[in-house]
Amino acid sequence: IEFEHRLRAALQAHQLELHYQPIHRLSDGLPLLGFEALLRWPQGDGRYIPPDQFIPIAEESDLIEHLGLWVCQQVARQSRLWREQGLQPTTEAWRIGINLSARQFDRADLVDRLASCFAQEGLGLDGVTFEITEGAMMRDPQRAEQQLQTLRSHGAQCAVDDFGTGYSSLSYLRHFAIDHLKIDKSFVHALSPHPDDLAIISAAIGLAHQLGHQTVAEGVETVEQLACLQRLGCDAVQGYLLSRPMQAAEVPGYLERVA
Ligand code: G
Ligand code: G
Ligand code: MN
Ligand code: NA
Repeated sequence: IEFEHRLRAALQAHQLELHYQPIHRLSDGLPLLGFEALLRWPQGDGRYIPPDQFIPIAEESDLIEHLGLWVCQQVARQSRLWREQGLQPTTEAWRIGINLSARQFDRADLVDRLASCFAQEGLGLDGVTFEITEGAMMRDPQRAEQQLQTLRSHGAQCAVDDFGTGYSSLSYLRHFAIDHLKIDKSFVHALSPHPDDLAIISAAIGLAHQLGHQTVAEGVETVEQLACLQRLGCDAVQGYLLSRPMQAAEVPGYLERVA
């Protein structure tokens, strides 16, 4: 409760930050596909409380909805600024990924809220990729199917986040209108020494492709992992090897370097 109170106060005092981590296509020249927006709670001493320590707390109350709305407003505003500065010339140039929590995803008015958030900045949802964990989708698969379809009808893309860590029921993937499968970093980290893990990733990539989805590997830290993912036909990568999550102010310089 104490912690939740502090988090609520931090949100109201505009002390939370969004950092942006690049995602690159795994082909020649590693072209930029976009950035994932990641919440950070700075502590004043230069350190951050990581989101996996405070998102679950926020999820226990309506705080997560305020937090989610703030993230959405922040991304919409930032997106408008980058467009005005000519840094994101078209929606096709690159997209921004927003994580949706299970509780946000469950709400019937989710898409209206997201859309009106972006509409306030004169934007649609067409430059956004929403990331939803397997677990959040499986809470109510029928509702999920509908939410995903509505999001996509607004031009948004959708990704299954942390793929492989949750419900391993694969049959639902067939029914869901998703664009990307994000392979959890635990599989990527286990890649090098263990041939078994290679089999798991390889199967995940094959399955995703057969169902018409793109694959994004998270947590890529070494050139060996990158090479291995490339051999396995993975479509895109994200991780410290390419770049750590950065502050919004660092994004223009990054775009210049990778252009
Ligand atoms: O950035 P980091 O790897 O520490 O993030 C840890 C977890 O927190 C990730 O699973 C990520 O999806 C989640 N997370 C980060 N930012 C957000 C956010 O804005 N909303 C939600 N719901 N989850 C987030
Ligand atoms: O949405 P998700 O929970 O998957 O968020 C990805 C998390 O992984 C973020 O918290 C991000 O900071 C973290 N991350 C990104 N790249 C790397 C990496 O190369 N290694 C590790 N260990 N974590 C990473
Ligand atoms: Mn994510
Ligand atoms: Na993930």
